[in-house]
Amino acid sequence: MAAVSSLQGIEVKIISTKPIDGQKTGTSGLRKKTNIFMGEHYLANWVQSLFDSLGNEVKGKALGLGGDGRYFNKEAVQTILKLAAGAGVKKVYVGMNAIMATPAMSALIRGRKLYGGLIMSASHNPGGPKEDWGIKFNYSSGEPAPERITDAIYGYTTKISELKMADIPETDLSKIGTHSYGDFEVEVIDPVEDYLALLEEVFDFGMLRKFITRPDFSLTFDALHAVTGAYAGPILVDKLGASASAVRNGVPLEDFGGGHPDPNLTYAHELVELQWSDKATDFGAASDGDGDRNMILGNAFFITPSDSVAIIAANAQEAIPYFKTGLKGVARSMPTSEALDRVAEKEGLKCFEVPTGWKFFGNLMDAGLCSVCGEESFGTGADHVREKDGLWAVLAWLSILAYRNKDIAVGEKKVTVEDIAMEHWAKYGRNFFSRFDYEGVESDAANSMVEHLRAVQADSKPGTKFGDYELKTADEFSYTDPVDGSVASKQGLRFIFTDGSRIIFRLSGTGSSGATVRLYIEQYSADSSKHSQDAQAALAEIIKIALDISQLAKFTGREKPTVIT
Ligand code: VG1
Ligand code: CO
Repeated sequence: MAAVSSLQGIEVKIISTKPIDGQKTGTSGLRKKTNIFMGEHYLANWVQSLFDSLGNEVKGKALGLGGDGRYFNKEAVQTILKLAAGAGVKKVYVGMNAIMATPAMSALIRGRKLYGGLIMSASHNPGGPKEDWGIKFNYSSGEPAPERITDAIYGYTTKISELKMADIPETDLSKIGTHSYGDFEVEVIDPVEDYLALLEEVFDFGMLRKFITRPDFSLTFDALHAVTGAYAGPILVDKLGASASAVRNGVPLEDFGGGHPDPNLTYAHELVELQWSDKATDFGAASDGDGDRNMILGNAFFITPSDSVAIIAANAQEAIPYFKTGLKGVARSMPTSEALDRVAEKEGLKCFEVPTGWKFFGNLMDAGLCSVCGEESFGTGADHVREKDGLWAVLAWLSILAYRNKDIAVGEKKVTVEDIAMEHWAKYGRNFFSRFDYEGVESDAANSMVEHLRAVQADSKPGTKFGDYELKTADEFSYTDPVDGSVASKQGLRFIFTDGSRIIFRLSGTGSSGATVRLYIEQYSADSSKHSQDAQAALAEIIKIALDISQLAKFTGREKPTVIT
């Protein structure tokens, strides 16, 4: 029988448990197969460890809770609420039907000055009983928990012995309203309201609406049956006047309709096929499971995320009211192309290079050093929140288009997504970029390849020739946070050449089993006669060199990547 204590006027059951191996968070929270999370105490152990690591600090405070709508979220909410009450949390704001996009959670925490928030999502990983589940914790300024917190949580998971579960009934999440259990409160809220209010402060909704409702402009937004389905209707259709048919796959489903909710050229193929067909719209966009990623397309034209952040940074001051006094600085993750650096250099902005994962941007933003940032992995965002923000990126692009077309009469030739990219490259040069993902590689094989690369890197002196490319430097990326001095090491192996080309290797930290090898390739060209070239063609030679240096095929047995971006 469980022992019972009392807190906030409710009974708390003390249930004994034992540590479970492998509850260490990766690039963004803890992700595992759903059936593992559904195993006895698996979720509860991690959540209890979170509360144990926060200790007295979280007592009497308020938290946010929601997720991307995937299978098991509704059950998980009830467990988390019981543990929150048992930890002495005073109040939890839960998104209706357990829905809350990641950037919306960040906005909620910041706007309502919450202590933090829990997001139930494995992001772009597929969902369902046989697929993935995940959970992440965001801290007081809305940022993903820094490593000092995730390390502390992990420490507690290795020694946990009891769960403190408040004896409260299941909360009805299908209706907005407040429920009190003793002094503990659960408020079910509209997951869109706070976020929409913030976006209305950031963007000129009047200008956007005028542009979106032009008879000679069309757009498609593909929510991939993931969380932005709950946001696209109220924001794009109701507020901004897009037609209802502009939103595709707009109903969030527990298994994302069987798809892979990852907005890239491979997994968002329905949208890609549309945009390369004779029914293409002027603008196409998609978002991922939890709404923090985005893909931007024109009519038969793809904007790489690395270019997207650079183009947004270059146009932000003119097109987006939030940035009217200019940018404080910009930042990108290490593997992201240096297109953003070119903008920063020309515009006199500071540009920071951080490890992969959004948690590294937060400190820069809190210190007022960075306004706009991005990752090559379809993540773009700004300091209005502390997460990457899919719909923000979509509205940023629509704002640029609206601004550039504001004096062009209906029926005349408009400035297109492609025009904006071509002009950008003519001004700043083009950083050709591609990422190869090798998913589901055996972990040992991937680790052996990394060991091999470390040896090659240590042996490669500046001046070494790889084909026509001359090595400038080879290293393993390590980052010292300029704000708090914390160090993140082993963040990817880099081979940087004298012409600015780069080859980067790293292993994914978001998979739920096996390993994913990521290879990032980049090459700069200032010559505008080459800018319309296909990226794969432009990069063919350096890709060969990368595969040769790493002996990837030999180690992994893979001749071809699973996904090419
Ligand atoms: C990937 C991306 C990284 C991103 C992370 C979380 O990590 O490469 O840029 O921040 O996913 O995004 P990794 O370790 O697998 O390369 V999300 O939308 O899954 O929260
Ligand atoms: Co995501």
